[in-house]
Amino acid sequence: MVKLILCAVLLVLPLAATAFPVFRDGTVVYCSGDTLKAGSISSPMVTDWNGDGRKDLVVADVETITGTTYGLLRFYENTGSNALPAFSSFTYLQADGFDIHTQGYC
Ligand SMILES: [Ca+2]
Repeated sequence: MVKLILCAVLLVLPLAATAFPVFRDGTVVYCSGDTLKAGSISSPMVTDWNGDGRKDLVVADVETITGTTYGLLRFYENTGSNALPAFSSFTYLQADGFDIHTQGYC
């Protein structure tokens, strides 16, 4: 499970599979050595987006560009491993050469 706290991504893994999940303490996720910060009202998802076997991070967020609020999808490629993920930057997910976006929130 990934939980977003104060615009920084916090990874929270289950400690045991029980009827009532118990979670470990969270782990801050870093990008280029700094706390990974996405836009406001972010919704992270962990998935192997590019199919290389390493779990990446896709974050839906909200950004205001020239006065208009858009929902965008950030892709953070994991260049580390699943046990020790590493992120250095992000790109916006695109379709037909254009950033996938919504007006308002994703
Ligand atoms: Ca991947």
